[in-house]
Amino acid sequence: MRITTCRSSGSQELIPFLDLGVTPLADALVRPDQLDRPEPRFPLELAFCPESALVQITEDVPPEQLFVDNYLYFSSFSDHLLRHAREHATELVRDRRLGADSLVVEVASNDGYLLRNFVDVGIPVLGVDPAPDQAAEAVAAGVPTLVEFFGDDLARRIRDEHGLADVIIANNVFAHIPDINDFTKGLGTLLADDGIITIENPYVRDLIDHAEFDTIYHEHFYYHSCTSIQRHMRRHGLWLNDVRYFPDLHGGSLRWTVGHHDERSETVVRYLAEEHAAGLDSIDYYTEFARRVDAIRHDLLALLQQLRSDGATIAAYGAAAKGATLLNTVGIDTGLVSYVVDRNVHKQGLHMPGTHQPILDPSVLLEDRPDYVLLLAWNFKDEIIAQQRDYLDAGGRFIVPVPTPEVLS
Ligand code: DWN
Repeated sequence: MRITTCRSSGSQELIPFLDLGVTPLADALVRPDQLDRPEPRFPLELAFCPESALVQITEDVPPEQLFVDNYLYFSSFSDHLLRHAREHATELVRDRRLGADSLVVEVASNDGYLLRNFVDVGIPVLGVDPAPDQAAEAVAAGVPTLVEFFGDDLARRIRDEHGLADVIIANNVFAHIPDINDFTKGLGTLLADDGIITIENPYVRDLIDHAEFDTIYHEHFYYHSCTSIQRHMRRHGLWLNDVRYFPDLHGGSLRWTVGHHDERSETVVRYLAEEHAAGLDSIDYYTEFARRVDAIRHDLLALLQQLRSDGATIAAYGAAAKGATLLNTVGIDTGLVSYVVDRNVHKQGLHMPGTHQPILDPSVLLEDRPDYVLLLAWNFKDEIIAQQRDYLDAGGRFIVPVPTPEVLS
């Protein structure tokens, strides 16, 4: 169903600025026995709302289809992400003086990758995640988890049963919720008066400035800035009080800290002023981006076609959601990239959505020795290059697709 009003402000003025065509769901990996069946495809288009300053997709895909039926994203397959989560938990325990009478709630807690750090030091936690397989792994790791979508109704039930939360963590979920107003209302319902909400998501400014168009997919309904977060929170009587930047997380992420009272830091004031000066609150900043995306799609396809016509063999690394967007919007079929490798054992043996490359274990790179490997999970470039030292020492080379397609020397 096509969305014509802003999901945050309700404004009718929603201005489309980037059309990536009709694509399959980026995390809907295909089983071998389904390869000949048609896959659900939806328009993938970005629009901007001047009132909320929120960038959002214009297609409404049922969240059950995105996050429940066979959702394969497990947070624990990245050492970098696990380290980042551990550092965050340690800081929160220290700064918020958490203890045995505290409550930490994480929405989209996945396989317990973050909450387990609080469990280890005896701090009561509660995870919320609708994906049954990830929730089961969390429970097995000692993280109590509700297998549900979060919203105001669930927030009231949690408050009545467990009490108010001193900390609510929402990492990589604030982009993923069709009804962002009900979700935020629930955050306010559940948060203790002196509590904090920490929200982490890729930063729309990095997406635009570094042309990270492959991070656009249907499970990412929104692409946030400090301006859009602040306007959204004020509409719910909450305050954006702090922001912290992580350049090496998912291509550039922000962690926003929100509370019931106005305790804005100088950093928030600076970010809001810089975003206004750069134009993140006006449509012109976004329309120029579309032209750069077209150039990258053309240049990457030409590079791969040239390498193949020169007789080179090409594989890819990372059966990531962003990888599905890249392969499908550039037109990279198995004639160009023959297979994808990925450490996530739940993805091995399946095929990429739309283009159908088989997903294999990374050890294949040393056995098969493709001349090039297209780095679909470029956000983990350093970790993956360090891990694939033997492949590189044997003469293999990585291709990074964004912000400009290049062969790493
Ligand atoms: O919001 C989301 C972002 C944060 O993560 C989720 N909705 C979906 C997911 O997007 P993604 O699939 O693009 O995420 P990743 O974590 O960038 O995907 C990386 C892929 O690479 C995973 O399938 C794991 C794999 N991997 C690997 O095979 N070897 C990752 C590392 C670090 C490795 O060493």
